Amino acid sequence: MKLTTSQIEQFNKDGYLLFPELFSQEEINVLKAEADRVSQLEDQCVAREGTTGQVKAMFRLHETDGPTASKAYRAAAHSPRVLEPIRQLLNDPDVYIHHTKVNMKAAIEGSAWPWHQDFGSWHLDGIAKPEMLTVMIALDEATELNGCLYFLPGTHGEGRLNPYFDTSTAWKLWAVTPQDVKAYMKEKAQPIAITGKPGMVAIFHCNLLHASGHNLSPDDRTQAYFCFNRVTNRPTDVEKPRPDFVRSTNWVPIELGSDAAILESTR
Ligand SMILES: O=C(O)CCC(=O)C(=O)O
Repeated sequence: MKLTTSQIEQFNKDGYLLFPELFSQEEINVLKAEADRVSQLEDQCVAREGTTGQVKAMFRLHETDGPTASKAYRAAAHSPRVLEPIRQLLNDPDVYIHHTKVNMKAAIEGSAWPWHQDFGSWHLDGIAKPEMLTVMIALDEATELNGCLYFLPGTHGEGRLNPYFDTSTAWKLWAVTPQDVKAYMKEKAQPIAITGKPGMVAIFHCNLLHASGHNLSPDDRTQAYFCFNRVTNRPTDVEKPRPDFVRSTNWVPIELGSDAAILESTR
């Protein structure tokens, strides 16, 4: 799937692009079934929260080895609908995956994600340039009630804002200070709710400010994330690197797969 010049201009302006129902319901059913399978595992790649230990995030689904490996997620990561736009926007045919994850926000109990830039953490992983992108695939309908993502358009152009380490949820991360977020919202732009049907895709820049609230609905909300980097921008050594499932050291360029591969993964 090739992006048009106006889509690329839109991305450069806003820091994200949306594609309603880019994946079919049949493909989403396969990805959801795989997420359900992986969510049963007791493994370091499956992060849980709350008194009932519901899943917050599951990692490393795109590789061929390890307990969370999934042919369907690998197929999605290599799909032309994902990989071609990424190569275009990064202006590089040689890209690899920094990590993949499926975030499950459990009904009522699932926790929020504070405002942050992904590059807040990824720079500390040893990555020099903010030339990284994430592809989000909605596996359930994303609504304001169930804790959809919010983007602050244009914030990718602000550079990396000095982050603080947020420990308010089970998944601790480098977040942007309330002062910076409030200033941006008051002076420049309002948040956009990223709502849509299962199969919707958002591609967003690693410095785009984003967040999501609680899931106040009676149903769980599941979204998959594939985070890409240019091979030449791979991390340099850092003291105490994060584990491979969040900071991949598999820097082999990803090859283009087939659009039929998600459905074929079940056969
Ligand atoms: O899944 C969500 O609601 C937000 C996830 C997020 O912002 C992240 O993983 O960086």
